[in-house]
Amino acid sequence: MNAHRSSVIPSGVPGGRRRAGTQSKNPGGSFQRCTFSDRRGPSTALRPPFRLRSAQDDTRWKRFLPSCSPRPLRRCVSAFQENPRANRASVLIVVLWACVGLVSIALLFGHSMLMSYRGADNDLAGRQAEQAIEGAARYAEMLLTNVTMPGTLPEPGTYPGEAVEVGEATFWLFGKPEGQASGTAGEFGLVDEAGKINLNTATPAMLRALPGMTEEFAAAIIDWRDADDEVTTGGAESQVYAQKTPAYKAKNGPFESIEELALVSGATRELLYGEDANLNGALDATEDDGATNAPDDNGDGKLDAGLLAYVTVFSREPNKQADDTDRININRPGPNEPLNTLLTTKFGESRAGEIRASLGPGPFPSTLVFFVRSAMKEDEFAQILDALTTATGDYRTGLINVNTASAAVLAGVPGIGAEKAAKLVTARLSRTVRDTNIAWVVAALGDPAAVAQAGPFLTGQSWQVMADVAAVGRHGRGYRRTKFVIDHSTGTARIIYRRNLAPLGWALGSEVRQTLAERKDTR
Ligand SMILES: [Ca+2]
Ligand SMILES: [Ca+2]
Ligand SMILES: [Ca+2]
Ligand SMILES: [Ca+2]
Repeated sequence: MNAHRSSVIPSGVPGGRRRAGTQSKNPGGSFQRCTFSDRRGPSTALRPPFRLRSAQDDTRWKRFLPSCSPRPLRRCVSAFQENPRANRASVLIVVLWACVGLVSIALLFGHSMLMSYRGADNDLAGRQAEQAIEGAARYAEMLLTNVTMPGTLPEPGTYPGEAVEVGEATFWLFGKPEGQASGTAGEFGLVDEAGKINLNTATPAMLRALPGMTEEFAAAIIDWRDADDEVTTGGAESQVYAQKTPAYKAKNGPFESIEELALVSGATRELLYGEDANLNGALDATEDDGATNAPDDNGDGKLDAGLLAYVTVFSREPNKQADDTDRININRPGPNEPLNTLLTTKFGESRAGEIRASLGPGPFPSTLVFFVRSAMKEDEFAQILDALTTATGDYRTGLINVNTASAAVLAGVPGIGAEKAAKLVTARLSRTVRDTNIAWVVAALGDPAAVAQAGPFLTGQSWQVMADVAAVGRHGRGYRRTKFVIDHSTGTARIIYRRNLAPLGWALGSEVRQTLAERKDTR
């Protein structure tokens, strides 16, 4: 025991037994003097039975190594003395805890990596969806550029618009091509802007006839776009907007987008969106459950769309013929030599003379009235319609394409109304050709007075389409949606308006969501 005891006492500690030749002449000096007699190493020096001999030794320790406390050392030594196996168990526990710590760090790191991977994957999917949307817009431009007859739209069904796969992405074109703004099922395709009411040219009566419209809001729309500050009955000019927070003024200028309607006094979400909260033209579950979930709806199993589905600011057609030559103004004062030449060229001298005799003197409020008075056959009129106009200027703004407009839009056209609008849609569906001819309207209306009233507002041409594109990337992730308006009235199809509609939320319906989820599960 004494041998052990003396072996662990530092040779430089006063009072300790020193090995011969190692006695310090400088007790309390440097650590270099603190050597143990057992030279197998510091750990072996701590083997039991190691014991500090007395409190006096503690004091000496402190003098010798002032930064060291002998108490932990004393406890450690006691543990060694009492149960040497406990030491090995403690080491095992420490090792186990270290392992647990390392595993935890590994798991944390792995989770962090997984989250990063998913984030990157979602980002990639979103970028794929964005590129698919850009591709869809170019695709729509190409479709417009390649129509067989200028002024017509690509025929629905001749191009894909639903779940079109582009690489790992998929896109959809929301919209009812024939302008039917209400219904239940979603339809897919390009939407004709000429099938809608133009906010900048519509008469007050046309605005009032729109589904869901109120007298006050129609009046406020008129006040918003007219240049003066005189309040229309029920309307609103700058003094009304001055009381809003923040205050602003009536625009007193033309609308630049349909979303601008939200600024007009009296605008409400119900008025603008109706039941179609996500503007996808389809009746989603929450849009047919009454007040259970937003939006509030009447639960009648039918989509009652808001004003945004029926209006546009983009419709205009070039006041030129398809070959870019000037049209002939049928109200040209004096002898209309260009018209006479056209009739003779198309139908011969004899038939041209008959037509001129039937026409009688002008003016003609519209080409439809010209057609009625000329007593031409429909196919004859179709040959010269594109060459005729009643207007000056390069473009005619806001005409409604009777070949594509919905019954709700046509009902608002002067002289038509709901009943005749239904007749027009029925007659249109029975036509087998898609062209720009509108001569069939005369027979469908069956009323010369109605033709005279409606004629100035109607056309058979369309030059702008809306492409409302939604897309997802790989694994059905990264949902994006952008609305484009593409115009080719200048001869080149180009995007003139775009708006991010992703904030309206998921608009592809529960079935598509389910399909995408299943595809993801089986990947
Ligand atoms: Ca005004
Ligand atoms: Ca909807
Ligand atoms: Ca609802
Ligand atoms: Ca409804």
